[in-house]
This record gives sequence, structure tokens and C-alpha cells, in this order.
Amino acid sequence: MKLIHVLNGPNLNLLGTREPSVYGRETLADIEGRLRQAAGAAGVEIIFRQSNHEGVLVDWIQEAGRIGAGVILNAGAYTHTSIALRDAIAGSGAHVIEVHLSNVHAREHFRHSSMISAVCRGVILGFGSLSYDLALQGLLAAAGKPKS
Ligand code: CA2
Repeated sequence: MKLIHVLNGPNLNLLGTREPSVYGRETLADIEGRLRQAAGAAGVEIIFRQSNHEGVLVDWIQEAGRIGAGVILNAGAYTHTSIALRDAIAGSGAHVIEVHLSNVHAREHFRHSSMISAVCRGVILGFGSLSYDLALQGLLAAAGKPKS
């Protein structure tokens, strides 16, 4: 796996500016910088993107599937609602790791279900921004191995 797309959904552009008790103080740019370094050390290129729009995320997942890039996806609130994202992941064949900063299971009931977990290669949540680093490690380690 030579290319990994890191895709971020709605409101994650606000990271580090609001609700630090839930989401921490790091910005998305901080996370991007750290991941770029770790990926570079492993000889992997990173494309890092954020959108507030469901259809844009669908397009990016399809793109990753077409070119065989792995995906680290924090779909934000669309995690809990989006059949379109689920269909994009399943239909594109992209290897996707679902990530969340917070432990969604320790939060409101409506965050306990994910539309996308079942079609993702793995799920990492609750480790703050470290969830992204762990997802990168998981994606690199799982590259080329079948789902278990
Ligand atoms: O824990 C996560 O990573 C979430 O995907 C974050 C989403 C939330 O809807 C999911 O249930 C869990 C929310 C992202 C919004 O991020 C903000 C960051 C700072 C200030 C306001 C929102």
C-alpha cells in the first residue's frame, strides 16, 4: 500500500477550536503533520482531506477504491446516518479503517450505532487524535492480508 487517503467528515475542521474536553486541543492540521511524518517513514504517501458534504466524501471513497489506496475515515456524524457512505465503502472495494476521536459508546445513545462499521476493515475509537496513528499502523500491517 503506497497511498493512503485520510478522509474527515463534517465539522472536523473545527477540531482544536471548540469542545476541547471532548475532542482535545489538537487541530486537524496537527494530526495531518504527524501522520504525514509517520507515513513518510514507512514509505507511504498521504492525501489528507476534510469535507462537510456527504457526496464529496462518497466521491473520495470511490476514488480511493479505484486507485487501490487505503482509507482512514472519520465520517463524523455521517457515521451514524449515512447509507450512502456505507454503499460507497462496500461498492468501491476500498480498504477503510473507521476512526473516532471519542469513545462514541460512552456518549449519547444516537452515537452508539455506526452505518459503516460492518463494511470497514477495522474500527478504532476513543484514543483522541492517537486513533488516527493507530489506524495508520493497522492499515499498514493489514495491507494485503485477508479480513478475519
Ligand atoms: O469522535 C469522533 O471522532 C466523532 O466522529 C466526531 C463527530 C461526532 O459526530 C461523532 O459522533 C464522533 C463530531 C465531529 C465534530 O468535531 C468538532 C470538533 C470541535 C468542535 C466541534 C465539533
